[in-house]
Amino acid sequence: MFEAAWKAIEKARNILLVSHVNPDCDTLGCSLAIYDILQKTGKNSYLFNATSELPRKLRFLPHFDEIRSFLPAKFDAVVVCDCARFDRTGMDIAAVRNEAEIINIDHHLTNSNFGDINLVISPNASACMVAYEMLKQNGVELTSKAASCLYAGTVDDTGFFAYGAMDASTFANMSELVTLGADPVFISKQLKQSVPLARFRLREYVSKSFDLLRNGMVGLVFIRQEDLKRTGAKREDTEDIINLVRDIVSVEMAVMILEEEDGSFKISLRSKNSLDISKIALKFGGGGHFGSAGFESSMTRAEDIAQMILNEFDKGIKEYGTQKQ
Ligand SMILES: [Mn+2]
Repeated sequence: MFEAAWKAIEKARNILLVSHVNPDCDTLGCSLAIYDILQKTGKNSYLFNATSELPRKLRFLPHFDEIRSFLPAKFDAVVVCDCARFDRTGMDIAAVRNEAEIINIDHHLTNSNFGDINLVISPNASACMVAYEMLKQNGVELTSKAASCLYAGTVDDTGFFAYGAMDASTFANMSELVTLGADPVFISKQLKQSVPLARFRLREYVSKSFDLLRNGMVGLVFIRQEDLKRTGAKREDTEDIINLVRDIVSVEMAVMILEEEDGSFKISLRSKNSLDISKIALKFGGGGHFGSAGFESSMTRAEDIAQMILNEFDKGIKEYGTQKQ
């Protein structure tokens, strides 16, 4: 698969590199690293993300300013990074399929294998690690810019090696990326010591307003549009809010219900030990990883969504527990 994926990229002339909507560091790191490498090959490559406002925090990533929110006239290969389902790209799969070969590079447990070529390695620390393995196994030379992208995506997706599917090979790969020029201190500063005041205010609000249910095992956070307005926070500032609640010692499952501008909801789930949260997300049309997953809902009341999730939690380990990998 590593070879097939790279061959498909190599044989294309116009390559579209796609990251998921409301991008994180893993999806951008993966697409930007491959973009950087393709720059040297003389091929036409193009970075696309359907989100109009990209997270400011990730501006430090090389080629960030080259990401566009509109599609080029033609492309014959689409590389989709870190997307469990194709609709995460914000593109229409039927339209794309006629035009181009789809190469799916991902690490989500719930990936639907939507690609013509599916390089889906799960469990795995990050999509960036999957991309790195692909490049390495095909003997591709990495620049320090590409190494920085892959390093950043991996530290971010693993919470700086605190969770996710890591093994010794992850650390060996990270060591190689540092040798190639990734700067761990610089990247840490960009990702961690860069909290806008509004995000800090939002954290303050959440730490006062969250609920603890089920003997402290469930932590629940509601964020409404008015909470964002009041604190001045943007949608991207909600990204790591759920971790505040997950980190409470008694909490086994953390839930964040975020009201979107259009009145629909985005639900984020985290678990700590033996609950496979990706199965709950999948049940409601979403997806993710063992300890980190999410879905979207057009229900009208956030409280009803919370109740629906609590019902699943109550089915508990019997239905959703598996041996953690
Ligand atoms: Mn990821």
